[in-house]
Amino acid sequence: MAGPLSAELLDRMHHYWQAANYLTVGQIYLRDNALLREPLRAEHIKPRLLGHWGTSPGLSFVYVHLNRLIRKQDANVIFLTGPGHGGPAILANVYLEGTYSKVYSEVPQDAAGMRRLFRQFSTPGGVPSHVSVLTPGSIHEGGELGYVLSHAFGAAFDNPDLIVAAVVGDGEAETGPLEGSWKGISFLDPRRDGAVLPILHLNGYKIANPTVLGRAEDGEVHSILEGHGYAIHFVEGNDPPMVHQRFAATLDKCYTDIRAIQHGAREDGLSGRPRWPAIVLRTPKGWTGPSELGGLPVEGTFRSHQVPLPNPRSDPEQLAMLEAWMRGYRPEDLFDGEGRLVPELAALAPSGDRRMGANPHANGGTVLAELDVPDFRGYAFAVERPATERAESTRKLGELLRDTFTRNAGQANFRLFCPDEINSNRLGAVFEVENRCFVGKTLPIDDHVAPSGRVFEVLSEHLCEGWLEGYLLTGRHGLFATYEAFAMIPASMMVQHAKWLEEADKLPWREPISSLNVLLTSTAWRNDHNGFSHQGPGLIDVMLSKRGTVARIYLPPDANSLLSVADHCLRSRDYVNLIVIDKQPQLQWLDMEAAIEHADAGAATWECASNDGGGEPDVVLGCAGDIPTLETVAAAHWLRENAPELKVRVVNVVDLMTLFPREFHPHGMDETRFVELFTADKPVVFAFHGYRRAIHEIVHGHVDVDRFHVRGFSEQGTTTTPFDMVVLNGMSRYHLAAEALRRAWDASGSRLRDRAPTLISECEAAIARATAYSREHFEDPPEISNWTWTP
Ligand SMILES: Cc1ncc(C[n+]2csc(CCOP(=O)(O)OP(=O)(O)O)c2C)c(N)n1
Ligand SMILES: [Mg+2]
Repeated sequence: MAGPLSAELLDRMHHYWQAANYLTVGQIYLRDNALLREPLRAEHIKPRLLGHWGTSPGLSFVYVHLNRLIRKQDANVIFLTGPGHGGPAILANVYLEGTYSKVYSEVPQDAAGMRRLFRQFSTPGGVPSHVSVLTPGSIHEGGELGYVLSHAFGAAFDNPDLIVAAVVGDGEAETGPLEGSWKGISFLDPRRDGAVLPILHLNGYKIANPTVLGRAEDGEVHSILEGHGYAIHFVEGNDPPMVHQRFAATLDKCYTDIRAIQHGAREDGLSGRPRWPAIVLRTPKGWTGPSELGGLPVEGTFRSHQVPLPNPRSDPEQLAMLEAWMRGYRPEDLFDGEGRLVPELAALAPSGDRRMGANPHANGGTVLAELDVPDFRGYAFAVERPATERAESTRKLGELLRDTFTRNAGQANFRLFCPDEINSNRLGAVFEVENRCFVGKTLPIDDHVAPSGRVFEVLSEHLCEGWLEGYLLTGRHGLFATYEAFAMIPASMMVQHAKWLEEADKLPWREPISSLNVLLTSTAWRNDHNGFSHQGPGLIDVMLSKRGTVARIYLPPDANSLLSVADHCLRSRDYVNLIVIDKQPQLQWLDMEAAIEHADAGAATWECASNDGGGEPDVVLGCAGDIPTLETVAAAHWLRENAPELKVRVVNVVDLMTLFPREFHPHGMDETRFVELFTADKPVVFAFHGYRRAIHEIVHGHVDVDRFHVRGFSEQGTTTTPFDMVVLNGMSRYHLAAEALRRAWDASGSRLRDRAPTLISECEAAIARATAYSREHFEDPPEISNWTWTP
């Protein structure tokens, strides 16, 4: 069939594809006899067959064709594999192009190397079956399906030259995050961003079922994607020469169209959202594999998803089928006597950094330019005396972010992602210098909306997260600001990203990347007009389970500590940093110098709120989080006035991980420090921003932790006043004071012993009074809402 490929080139490309398929099958099945130099015997087969064949030939097909495009156009392309379970295909291709052996010299491009490539796959001590962090050229593991397009757009942002080819599985296309991510083109500015080329791979099946789009008529698939704004190119068939020609022609056309869109926008300006090309590739699942087994079709069906011949070790017929299948690729024509890809095929791979496995954008740390963060001290909130003035702490952060945008405008490597809550979260200062990105129709009433904006307000936490991850993995910097409760939507994505970082940490060739910074605001404690649905501090618990090499959780209590923490996070590498702070006006505790010292320490005694005179207290009031800090200090104040003989120490925690025993987290504290803060044996009443069990889990292993009595968010909420919220959750200042009295009344001499029951009753009465007041007046009593520290 006619097409852009000469017969000779088509033949070579087909053989290159065969080589990739051969290596894919070899990885899944063989422990020995890699080049089939002898007849295949049962002992050559791995005892446990783990991997996915079905998606692999399609992935390799696309890879081989992208190689041609890259060579022809000197194009700058990275490859993102949505169905990341096709790991053996990508490993095969990066091996064939030479990048694998360059990174892993123990797997050279020869017979011994091929044997090693096969033996390491999905075996103990070897490499995982997915396109994981270990795979050169990968920024997307594709283990948890659904994120390939959001990662692809994140990678393309601010990379004007880059084309991100993203294969989307038709099963993957059924996921919510993937369905939402087609919208990426409404945020992609062709003047400054690169391009994403989605390749929807309709192989018809997922694991055991047909797929929705696989069974849909072309017209319907066309309408869906066209409706999303793409120009659709179908390539379909199962006859390799024909599909080669059509796919090559289609890729050429897509490339030309991409460059025309970019050229037009860059020369003549942008007029509306361009219609970017997308490819729909309909080829059989398990293409070129065994056509049937036991009378049931395999190729082109879900039966090819994983290991199409499950028992070649025990079933001689399957062994013969496997051998025929592998020999069908004609390994003796593909690899020379040394086991090297023959030169005429090797010449089809791009060279140097143009190889998709070697593209520096896929090892983001190598192209990372430092973020120019302004001196955060310049945004300090002046605190003359602690706890006397209120301010919206996140506003200060907004100012820091504003100037971060300005300072990095030249290097275009900073972006802010948020599900349309920038103003709500008091970060609106960024709009003094930046716009919200939107590539589409804008109206005069729109507020700071422009295609060139670097603030992304898309109402999808999945997209915010995925775009930021893609942006970071390709060597840039950013922040995701979100309502705390809805951070649980992409929690699983953050877990996957954390896993990526956990593993990347072990690889010397993966350069460190900027941390994933997540600001959790509009928190559980202050959701005045939203209520229970908007209250959920669960992401803290999620991140606590991640390795200490990666997970960080900060609960700055005020503006200056927030600035100090944010500065640290923006400059850090390879972490997932959660920063938790509310946006509402809140009492300011620390001047800038004190805040820096406090944030650096992670946890410290607040002497001004304590009355133990630096000696041994009767009770420790610990706190982590802004509202818990307020209630704790107010409790200490109440006790000071009403039970002055009780010696109280207030300990505030900014860096939650400092509470861990040192062996569990690098920020953890040793016993000396722990006892310094919390004493060896005195009761600790701890007010925590999140769920109580987290504190118990963290301090476990320290001395005598049964004395920790934790109050926190106990899943009580509604639309009510701020104080009623802490009352509902048993964490009000009066609850804390009463708890302190209950735990320590016998420690401080008989006077308090006699009065404690009365004082506890007073606390209960104060709670009842405040509750009654808010029921009657719909607001908190002034002595609570206007409370400040009075010496
Ligand atoms: C979010 C998520 N849910 C479920 C799975 C389990 N799973 C692995 S592969 C697969 C089928 C994928 O089908 P498709 O995207 O069509 O890929 P392909 O056909 O190319 O193998 C499923 C359900 C997963 N990996 N991720
Ligand atoms: Mg499929």
